[in-house]
Amino acid sequence: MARTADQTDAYVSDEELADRATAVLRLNDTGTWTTAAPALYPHQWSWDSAFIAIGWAHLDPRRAMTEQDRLFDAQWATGKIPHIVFNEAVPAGAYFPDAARWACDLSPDAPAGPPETSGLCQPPVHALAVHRIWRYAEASGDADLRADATAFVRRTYPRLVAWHRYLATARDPEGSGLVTIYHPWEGADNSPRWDEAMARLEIGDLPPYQRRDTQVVAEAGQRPSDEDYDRYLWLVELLKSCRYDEAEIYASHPFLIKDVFFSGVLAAANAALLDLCNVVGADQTERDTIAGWLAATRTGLAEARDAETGLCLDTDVRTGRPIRVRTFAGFAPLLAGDADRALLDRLDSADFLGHPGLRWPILPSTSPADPAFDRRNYWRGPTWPVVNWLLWRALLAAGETAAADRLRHACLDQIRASGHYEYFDPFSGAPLGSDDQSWTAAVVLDWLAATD
Ligand code: 9WN
Repeated sequence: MARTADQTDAYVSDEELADRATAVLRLNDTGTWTTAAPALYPHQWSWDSAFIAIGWAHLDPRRAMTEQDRLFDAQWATGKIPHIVFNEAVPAGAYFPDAARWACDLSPDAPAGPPETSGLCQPPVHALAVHRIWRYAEASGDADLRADATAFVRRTYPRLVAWHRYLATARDPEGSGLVTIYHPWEGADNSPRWDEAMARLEIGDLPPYQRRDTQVVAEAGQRPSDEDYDRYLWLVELLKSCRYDEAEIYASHPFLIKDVFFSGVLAAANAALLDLCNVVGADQTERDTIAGWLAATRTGLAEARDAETGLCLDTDVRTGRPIRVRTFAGFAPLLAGDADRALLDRLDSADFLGHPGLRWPILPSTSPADPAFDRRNYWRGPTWPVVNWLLWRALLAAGETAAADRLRHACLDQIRASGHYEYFDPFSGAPLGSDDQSWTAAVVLDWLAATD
């Protein structure tokens, strides 16, 4: 939301910040679900929507429930939660690639629609959202709300199990405990983690297209390059040529990465799902299955630890090699509930939170000490509030309360000073990408509700 000149310099109180965050969610609300951002992202994005539900839980818990219902209604027969559920109310040209470019009707597993979906998926934050909605309702003392939340958990739980089963099977045929991604859009678009695998791609006959994102974000250097986009779109063509069939993709796709960040989120989500088992009275076999997924991911992440960088590293399935780049993903074991002193010290080191150039001690998407670091370019350096929310939550769970509080205050101060943007320059704190980004507002509401 555009700020007036006097707002720019004035200190924004917690109350005012909460009002502004609320206004962002209301601006982007379609009635039952929320666009990721007003101009740049006019559809429902999967992991955005989970964070957004966490934000709504503070304003209107029933509205938080409809947010996740709409997303899960678009679940594929395989259990996959699509990364985009399209907005029928906006013209196809409002975002590219649009539903027609995804052509998900090629797959017998895609929901019939409308609404139509994309063919990828994103980190599974959803069980965390469902768990928080449930907890808020429980704590509210409102019997009607508690009854609604119980009904919500009962209808959502089987969908969450199917989603996590998809990730533990189709996305991990090796049984490594780690999730394989098929495309950079499965989370951190132009992260340098993907550079080597993307550089290997040989682009074939790519149907013409026109980017829409660079018409919204004026400075090209804040977004992926045109060369990146050609590669993104080429991978989509390859997925379509497999009709989104998992086995076919696994056999032929050139971009298959064991993503430790995605896997760390899945571990956190499985821990939340185990808690939800108590709400629905799940049987022991199902509890054992979920506990098995969680244990396998923790083991897989432990095995992905690298002595040289002191971080957890992704692996390129096609080459079998670890991807040695210093990014936020290196802290995935923290998300999975496996904190150890060495990793916590690494987090505080000069490569990350202790870097002397940082405006605030907030985890950047790529370490400023890494050669790939680019302070204004998307996932190549800027700080992302939602990634820091996941880290904050993990620090709290690890009993690192002082570190968690420091991070929460730093993130709030960042947004207080610069607004509800998509990402921020870690050195200057300057706002980047989209304004009025819904998930930024959502985590602000959650941070403001927390206490030291
Ligand atoms: C592609 C919506 C999404 C986020 C992603 C972020 C960005 C899309 C884009 O925006 O990706 O899915 O067009 O760049 O990288 O994490 O979910 O906010």
